[in-house]
Amino acid sequence: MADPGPSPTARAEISHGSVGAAGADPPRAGRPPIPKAELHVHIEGTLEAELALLLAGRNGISLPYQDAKDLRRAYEFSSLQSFLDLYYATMAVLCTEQDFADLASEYLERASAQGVRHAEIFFDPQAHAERGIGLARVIDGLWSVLGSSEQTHGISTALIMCFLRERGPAAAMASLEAALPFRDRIIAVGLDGAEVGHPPAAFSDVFDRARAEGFRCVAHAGEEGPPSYIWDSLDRLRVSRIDHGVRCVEDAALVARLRDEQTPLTVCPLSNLRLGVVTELARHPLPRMIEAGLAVTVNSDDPAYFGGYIDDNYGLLQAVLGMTDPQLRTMAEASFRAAFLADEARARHLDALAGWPDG
Ligand code: ES4
Ligand code: ZN
Repeated sequence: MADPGPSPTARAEISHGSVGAAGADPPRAGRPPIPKAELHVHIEGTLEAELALLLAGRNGISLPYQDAKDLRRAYEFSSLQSFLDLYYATMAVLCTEQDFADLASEYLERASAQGVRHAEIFFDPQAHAERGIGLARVIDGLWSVLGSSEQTHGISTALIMCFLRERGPAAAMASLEAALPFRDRIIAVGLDGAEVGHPPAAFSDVFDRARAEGFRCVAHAGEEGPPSYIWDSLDRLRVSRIDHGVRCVEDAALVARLRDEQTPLTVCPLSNLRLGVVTELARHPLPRMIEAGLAVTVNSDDPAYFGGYIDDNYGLLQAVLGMTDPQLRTMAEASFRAAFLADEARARHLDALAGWPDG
């Protein structure tokens, strides 16, 4: 890689004012980051501004920004859609296998510095296919790095292909069929993109087919969308995890169901803050979700755009919401329990977590 971008620890410069000093000041200095699994990260959302500009130059693509600082100034979002517009536009710099390999390498470097031991990584094949970038290029590029992540970074990895809900179920089915030759490198299917107005039930045939083909199933639901989207993701898509799910707190019967079934929720606090799902972190529903006995995990979503990686999210929960070490341990434990891991690997990760020193 010609340019590794900002160092994984130089996070202050990618923090915006609203995160405050907590993003720049490690609350647990002197201790290694808590061992954890990352279950909700979009690889295209790890594209840092420096790498985006480097790839734009390498591929002869013009981005309407002078430099990285200028690009980061555009990271002021008012909603999920306002973010998705920039996210899709910027990922247009990802063209070659090498680009996807570089993207994955930078993610692994940062994930390793943040205590990630296992990562299940989303990618958006439809957003690349529409630009003429086929699945082979995307997966071969990502896998050239992720296929050896355990040896190079001590992080096991798996890929989750997402369907863009705004493109509808027919396009999703076509994307699923195009992915069948690559099934050995894809563990699950997911559903992402613009949520409101695109309810999950329309995708039930796609998810039935994916399940029949041996894929696990997850879906973004209850980020901006109503609790009914979470119910339908459970009942119609039969997902084994809900991505985000924070709006479940508006529906007591749903909370009871999620608690009784211990359905994992992949919550992304900084994402919720930056996209206006919550007005401030201090009002985030996560403490209520934990109090209700839900299987909550903490994740980074699109960390290059939201001002922090996964351990920054953990750190903010401690700094802003006053979460305790035992609570962080419980969430890290939930991440390994919710991961699509073999029992032996899960047990090994839980042992490593048990050995994490008290602060
Ligand atoms: C996403 Cl935060 C979020 N929500 C839905 N879809 C997405 N794709 C990338 N980030
Ligand atoms: Zn997401």
